[in-house]
Amino acid sequence: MDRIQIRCEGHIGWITLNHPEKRNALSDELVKAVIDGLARLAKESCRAVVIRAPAGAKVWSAGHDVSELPEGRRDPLGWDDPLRHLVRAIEQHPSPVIAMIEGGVWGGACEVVLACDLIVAADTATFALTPAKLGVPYNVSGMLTFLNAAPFRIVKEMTFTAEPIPAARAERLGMINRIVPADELEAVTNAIAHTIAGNAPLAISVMKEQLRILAGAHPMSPQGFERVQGLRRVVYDSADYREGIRAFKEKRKPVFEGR
Ligand code: YXS
Repeated sequence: MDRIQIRCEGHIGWITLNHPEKRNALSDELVKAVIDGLARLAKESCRAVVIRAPAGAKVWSAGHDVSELPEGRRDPLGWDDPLRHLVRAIEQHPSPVIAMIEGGVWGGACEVVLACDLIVAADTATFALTPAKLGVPYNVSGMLTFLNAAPFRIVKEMTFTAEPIPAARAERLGMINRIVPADELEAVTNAIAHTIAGNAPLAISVMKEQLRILAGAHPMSPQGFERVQGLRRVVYDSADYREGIRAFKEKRKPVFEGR
């Protein structure tokens, strides 16, 4: 069963996440399909790529596949985690990647969406950062994705509460580019993609890469990085982390004890 649908029409590539049984959870299998799809669309000289869920989706993506997270003693979001590969593939894709959002975007999927170049959302869409709900120590580059997408205090609110925010608020905050009625979402996204595709692809590609490099240009001392990694290890080695993952699998609310 293909975990994505993919097509290229008039220099525009379309990738549709297609694993509704698991609410498009970002499993290794689905992530690999999206990354391969991006590479194929680059070869077909697509000048813009839209990543979407099927029309009418209540969940765009439920985030990292929790069943594939380690149950402790290993960094759950290390360099080689599928989610990290997907975020980098989007950021390094040679043409703009547009997230077309309908439904809820959860956890690591929120980072994937925020790593896209533009975000067009239906007015019913919601966005939730969920590490605190599971007890996951999010990784440094992921936190930078959030900080590049939303005001500092909003990142704190979203990460500390793990509560979804509605598209209207996300747009007011500048986190997303456009909010439209669900029945206009595809047409508006398509029009934006065609406008981009009608401009100079080389210039756009270079400006995208310049912005990626500049957005990532945040000095962090080796000691600072090592301190963060040490603190993250305490979290992913904690009983709370194990409890968060176990509670999800047992479909119950976790009981965190701060140890
Ligand atoms: O019980 P079955 O086998 O039918 O499977 C259920 C769910 O277990 C499964 N599923 C997932 N499987 C793995 N990873 C997931 N993230 C995930 N989410 C869902 O899909 C089947 C249908 O789920 P169900 O019955 O809950 O669907 P629903 O329509 O009632 O509710 C949809 C959601 C999205 C509201 C609900 O599934 C949900 O709250 N999912 C978890 C959202 C979340 O907390 N995601 C964060 C994942 S961890 C992550 O992204 C990062 C590590 S972090 O947390 O650090 O950001």
